[in-house]
Amino acid sequence: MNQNFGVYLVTDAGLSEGRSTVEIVEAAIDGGVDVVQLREKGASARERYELGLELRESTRAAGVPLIVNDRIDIAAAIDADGVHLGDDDLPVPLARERLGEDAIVGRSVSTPAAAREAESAGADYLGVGAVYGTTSKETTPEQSNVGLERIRAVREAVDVPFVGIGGITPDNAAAVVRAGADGVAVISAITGSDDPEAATRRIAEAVEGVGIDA
Ligand code: TZP
Ligand code: MG
Repeated sequence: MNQNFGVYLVTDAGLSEGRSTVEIVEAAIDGGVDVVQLREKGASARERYELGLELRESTRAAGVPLIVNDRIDIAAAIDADGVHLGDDDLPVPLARERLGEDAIVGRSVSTPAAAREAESAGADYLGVGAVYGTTSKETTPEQSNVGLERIRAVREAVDVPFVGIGGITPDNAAAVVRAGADGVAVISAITGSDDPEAATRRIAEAVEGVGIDA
């Protein structure tokens, strides 16, 4: 798989300060986002489906992959590019079977051992976090203190691409990539920003700058 994971936006309508998720996603696309994940934990299946269809139009027009959090059925229903699964979701091999070889199947992990397991199960990429403190998700003790050391350890453990997630901002994104992540996944620093397009661009520049410095 040749997907760039530099800046990965995870949606959360609750943090968008009254703006629509479509508006935030389109601003992020203009700012250079690489991947969009429809998350919306509080929404019903029907609401996620309907929002997914709208996001499908904007993301497809821009050539940006759309990934659905948690739900293989909704990913299939909206013809998303893939699905992102966690410990409480259906297993990675089942997603592969249902969505096909070309689907992008992601897995949340917070330890090197779990990263190895997800890679062996056939995940195309991993989300590793929470790297820094986050207020956008309730995290378990194991998930709450990942830090850059753990990012380095996951990089040592697997070859599969991964994004760091949790408390990422334009100011700390580069450090996560320097520690070995292929990119950063972000909710609030883009979704809650006064200018989501500019915030996305700043994060993209920070991530790309690491490759240039190296
Ligand atoms: N998984 C680990 S941390 C997190 C998720 C979904 C939330 C990230 O949100 P933010 O606002 O970028 O910290
Ligand atoms: Mg999940």
